[in-house]
Amino acid sequence: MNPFKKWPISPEQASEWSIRHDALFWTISALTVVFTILVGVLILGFAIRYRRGSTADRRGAFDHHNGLEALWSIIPLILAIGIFVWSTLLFIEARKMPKDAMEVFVVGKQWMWHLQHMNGIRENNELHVPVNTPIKLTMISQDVIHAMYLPDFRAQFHVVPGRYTELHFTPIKTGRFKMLCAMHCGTSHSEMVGFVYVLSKRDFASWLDNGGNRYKPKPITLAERGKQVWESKGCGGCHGAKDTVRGPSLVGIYNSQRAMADGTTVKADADYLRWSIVQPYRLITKGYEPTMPVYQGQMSEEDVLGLIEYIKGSSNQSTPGVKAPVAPTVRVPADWPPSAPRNATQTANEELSSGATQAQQVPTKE
Ligand code: HEC
Ligand SMILES: [Cu+2]
Repeated sequence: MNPFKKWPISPEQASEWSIRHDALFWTISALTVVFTILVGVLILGFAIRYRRGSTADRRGAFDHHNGLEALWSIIPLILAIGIFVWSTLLFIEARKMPKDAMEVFVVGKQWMWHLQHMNGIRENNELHVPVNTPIKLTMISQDVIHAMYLPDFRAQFHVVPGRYTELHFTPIKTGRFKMLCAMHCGTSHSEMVGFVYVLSKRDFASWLDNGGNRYKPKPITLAERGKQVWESKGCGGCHGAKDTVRGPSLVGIYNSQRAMADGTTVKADADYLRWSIVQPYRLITKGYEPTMPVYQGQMSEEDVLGLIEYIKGSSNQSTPGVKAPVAPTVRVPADWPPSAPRNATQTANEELSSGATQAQQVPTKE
């Protein structure tokens, strides 16, 4: 029930509650408009008709009418009581927290929102939630009074220091919705903004699986990883599309026969490529000196695997490093195999960066 759907003068209706909220809101607005027009037109009409000097018929004028008095007292009274009951019921519903809700903890601080899921995932100025699931926010402020305001869900409540407050909403559509502070809380109050991301249940499950951390790189293919290493180590400086004095071309060398400086011939399989990268002095390509840097200890085995995959894919490219190679079918996450447990500094840094600029401007006690 939003007569202005086409013209967005009111926020989206992203929760079931927002539809009922708007029904009340537009009813009150309509009544206001109707009575304003009714009274206004009557005043104007009578003022014109009975203006001084007009010839209007003034016979039978009366200065009191019980029926009329009753009418314009009782009708507005009924309307007002109706609206009172209606809004009270809605208010009770808004403040009654659902028992089966997914709980998220919120800390408001000058000037950012810090959110913590029950499973330990933390977010700053962003909240990821599944669609069609009641969400309950338990909120507290670290400094002054803030107010969590989710206009698209028609949800708002104060976030107060020293006391937990609650807010709930049930998103009914996926998408990105604003998260605002509705209490003037200081200089950068207007920057205390974030987003609620409503995901399908499946997307949310995989978001959880990925640790919910958008700072963790997305899984990339081995060859993509190889390309990154290729670029960061500057392999392309010596290995181009054609053999040069600086180094032989690696285009299409995978599984080809390579002539070595000692007169032997070697098949350029994965093992050969690996040794050529980590200990290039072991097998010197014919016509070259052992000038290639030794990469042993300079890169991980996954980096080497990636490079080999990247060089393999280069057979139908002009030069490795220029274009993305053909994507191989095997996908491995970027941090495979699982790396060492994260230390406190790493986590803190990620938190800082995720807090955007506000967190850096304002050192907090946390
Ligand atoms: C300073 C120049 C230089 C850089 C940088 C360099 N290489 Fe080399 N590379 C060479 C030279 C010269 C050879 C040939 C001599 C040899 O076999 O060691 C070579 C040989 C190779 C071979 C064997 C090629 C063949 O002819 O069979 C591979 C594979 C290789 N490099 C990969 C890499 C990768 C991957 C990197 C980046 C991590 C890299 N190189 C960086 C100079 C370089
Ligand atoms: Cu605020």
